[in-house]
Amino acid sequence: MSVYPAARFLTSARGASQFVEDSGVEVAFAGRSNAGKSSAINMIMNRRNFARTSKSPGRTQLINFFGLEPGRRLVDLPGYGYARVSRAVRDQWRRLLEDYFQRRRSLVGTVLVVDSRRRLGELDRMMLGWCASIGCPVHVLLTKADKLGRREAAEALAAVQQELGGGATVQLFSATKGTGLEEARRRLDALLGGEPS
Ligand SMILES: Nc1nc2c(ncn2[C@@H]2O[C@H](COP(=O)(O)OP(=O)(O)O)[C@@H](O)[C@H]2O)c(=O)[nH]1
Ligand SMILES: [Mg+2]
Repeated sequence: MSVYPAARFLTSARGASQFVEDSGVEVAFAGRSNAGKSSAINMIMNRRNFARTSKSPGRTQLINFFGLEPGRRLVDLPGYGYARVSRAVRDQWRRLLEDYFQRRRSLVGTVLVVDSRRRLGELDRMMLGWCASIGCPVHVLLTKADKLGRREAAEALAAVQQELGGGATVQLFSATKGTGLEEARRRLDALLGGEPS
């Protein structure tokens, strides 16, 4: 199990011209604002503040690139679905994400972070659609599982599993309790071991 001790921030991109060189492999983390994406990244990377955890969701409209080791990257995509952003910001978000998914040859997998209490939403489904259209494997982290009882958590997992069919893998996760941490690290490593398209 690797926690990438040499991991470091590379750059923030507002548009495709600012993306880091498209070589090697990278795994993108996507999800609704406030789903727990930054907390999950920090936990998986074993860093307290690798990806910034924010109490004001929707502020970051940038793609953040992190180097894990030579030729391997983690990409923190801007969160979506924050109600109080303007139409213009949403359109900008969509263009940035479409640009990323359409042109990124080094993208070998996506980790979709979903609040286990909310399950999949419309924009999660759009994200799954983009990934499917380019043949990019997806692993779904159902976060904040600590906020559900054991039975509710099992129900959420079964429901999302059923909706995804064989199209993606899915697991329960909690950044506060550490639930599912080993499995999440294994999945990330497995995705990063994949071949670039
Ligand atoms: N109870 C609980 N709270 C969490 C968990 N993950 C994140 N949070 C909280 O949810 C809020 C949003 O988390 P953050 O990681 O910033 O979400 P992001 O917007 O998706 O990056 C913060 O207040 C976190 O402390 C979790 O697994 N369990
Ligand atoms: Mg965040």
